[in-house]
Amino acid sequence: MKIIYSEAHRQRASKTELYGGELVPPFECPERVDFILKRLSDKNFGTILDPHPVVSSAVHKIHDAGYLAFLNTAWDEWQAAGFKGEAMVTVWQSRSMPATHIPDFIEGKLGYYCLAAETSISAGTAEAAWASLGVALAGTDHVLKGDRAAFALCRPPGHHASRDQYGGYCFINNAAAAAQHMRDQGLERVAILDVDFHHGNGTQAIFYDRADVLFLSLHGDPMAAFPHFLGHADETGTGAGTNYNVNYPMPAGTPYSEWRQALDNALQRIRDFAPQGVVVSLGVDTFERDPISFFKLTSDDFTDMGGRISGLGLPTVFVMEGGYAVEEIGVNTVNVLMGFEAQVS
Ligand code: SS9
Ligand code: ZN
Repeated sequence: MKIIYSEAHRQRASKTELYGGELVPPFECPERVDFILKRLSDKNFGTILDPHPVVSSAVHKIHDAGYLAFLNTAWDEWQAAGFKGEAMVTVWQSRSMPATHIPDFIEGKLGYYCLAAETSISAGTAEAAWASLGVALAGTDHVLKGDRAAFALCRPPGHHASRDQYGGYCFINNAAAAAQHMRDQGLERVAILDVDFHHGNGTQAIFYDRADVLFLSLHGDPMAAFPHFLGHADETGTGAGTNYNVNYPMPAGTPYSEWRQALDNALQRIRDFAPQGVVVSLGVDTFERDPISFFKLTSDDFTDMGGRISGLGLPTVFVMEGGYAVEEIGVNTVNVLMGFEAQVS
């Protein structure tokens, strides 16, 4: 399968993540991609291609114009304000202080457009996020042109980014843009299967009232895991989108034997929906040794996962999301892709 990759991800090289009350080197680091590239090369898997430019208005349909403008200028505005460190949120609109205006000053803007404080904005962040979107759209384009599958090696990830908020290491929702692009190019129904350890809150929120994009997410129970406020089983969609959102929250320690049952259920829901295309938000932070997650999948389990997804027999774009056991991220990610290809009939 084709692997779409851009060196531009390296511009996302933030130095600080707020974690446990300390500023630590971010878990979401450029080296993640190096280990995936290394494994692809070791296994001689796929053909690595630069993203070709894709004409698409998808990102403007799934994100707010003011939000995208904010992303583009946030770092400059932060620096212009004289702040010395990376741009970090310190205050939010909230239940007791809902926003009635979008502030002019960058500190307030961050509070308006951010949903989680671990993620700093640094020089090059917006550029890398736009390039990551380009990778997702190019991968999608290959599938629209007839490839059975493609792997969009996106970085930074996207599934936590909502219509107008960044956080959880995500800025532009690559998977949501891929799905919207499929819709715009004539696919009537698209399913997004999010297998990242974390709930895909951004993707869910973007499509929550729509029946043309089925969103399914398998993840750590938000009662215990990030993003903490979305991803419960009773979130099933609203309005026209009622019954087109499916969440599978699971407890700490969940092994593949349990996780797989949720996957099989999700795959059946996808079959019943009969989409013309599938977007997989591919995070491998379900791995047993992931430093910030609590499921127990082994490297071999990822191969089986890929095979099951392939069993749908549908055009599929894999969009890279999380995975923070950096040394093993290559093996785990490529195992999904190899498992998928081994099953293709
Ligand atoms: C863990 C905090 C995790 C953000 C995680 C974002 C994952 C993106 N205690 N915070 S896939
Ligand atoms: Zn994740």
